[in-house]
Amino acid sequence: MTTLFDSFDLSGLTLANRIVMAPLTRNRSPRAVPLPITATYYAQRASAGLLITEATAISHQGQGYANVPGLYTAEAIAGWRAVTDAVHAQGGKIVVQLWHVGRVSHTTLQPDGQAPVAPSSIQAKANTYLIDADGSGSFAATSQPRALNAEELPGIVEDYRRAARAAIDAGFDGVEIHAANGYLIDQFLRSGSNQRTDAYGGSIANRARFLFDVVEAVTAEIGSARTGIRLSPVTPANDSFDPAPQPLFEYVVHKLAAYALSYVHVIEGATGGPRDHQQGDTPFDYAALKQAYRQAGGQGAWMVNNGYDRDQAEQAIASGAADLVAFGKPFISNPDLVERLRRGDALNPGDSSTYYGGGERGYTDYPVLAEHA
Ligand code: 8OZ
Repeated sequence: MTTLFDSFDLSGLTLANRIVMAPLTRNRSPRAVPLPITATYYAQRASAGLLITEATAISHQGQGYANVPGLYTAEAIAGWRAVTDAVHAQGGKIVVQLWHVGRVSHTTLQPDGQAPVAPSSIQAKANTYLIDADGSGSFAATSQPRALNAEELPGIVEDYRRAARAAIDAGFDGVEIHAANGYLIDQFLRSGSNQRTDAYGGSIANRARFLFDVVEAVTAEIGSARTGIRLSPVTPANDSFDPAPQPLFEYVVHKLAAYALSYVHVIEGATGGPRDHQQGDTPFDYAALKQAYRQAGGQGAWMVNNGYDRDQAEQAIASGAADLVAFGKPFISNPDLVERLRRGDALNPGDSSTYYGGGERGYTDYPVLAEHA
């Protein structure tokens, strides 16, 4: 029987186990540059089969929160190089999550204080996170966005392509395209945030067009074996809404099957919240989503996420429902989560007051089990 602790061949990359560290925003990269403590943080967690970095902006315009990292300056690439070197020195594997927030931003975070960009000029009922001049963090409503002209879209796709190249230059084992949680790609997908009347709005195929422009550019640049994608079919995060997610996301995975991606990463339910959250009239059928991908010939790993405990994760792997299971918050407070799960040991509780922003406290100072400290 296959277990969480068996190795996995991820399109030629050998993962030591099937436990993945999910992307976790930590807001500790001033000027979008990862610091040396970030290398320590990820290296401490390198026993995960795969680390997915926190969401990382592909451009200044793609940034929506204070002190999140980017991948669009030489300093940021150098900062990430120290991270990938530290992880590889521990025998770990790491991919970077490529992010454009779209409307989930604030004018103070945008180039020249401009409005954030979006498929349509519909403000998200959502908060972003700012850091004030005195260093204290605060939440603020996202700004009114402006709708992108179709002529601007190739430039954003080019930013994704450039960031994918930068990821390889920084030593990453691949990238994850962030198409989840109500950010730019997801804003195009869902009718609640996309009311365009051009080729990028209206039908499912039109709303998915931007996602496939990005997938096409990234896979052409670095290869599909180094490219994964994250989806969140029903999450309400960042005011995302679509009344009919099942046909929308089945269309997406059906078409993704042709790209031979390394993995498809699916957040089940509300991100960081109830797994049974639904949008529209019927519960989302995740097994049908996976089946749609496989029936279309999709061979990428199927990665699941959201509130899995050890038993649920073991069950998902043993039954074949998933190839990989991503854990989020438990990895913040348990650098040795893999070993703790293996032993069935208790987990350290996390301190949510240090999740976003700050320094080493609540970041690199969580204890590991004594026997392998
Ligand atoms: C929490 C806080 C800020 C950003 C996501 C990138 O939900 C995020 C995020 C999460 O995907």
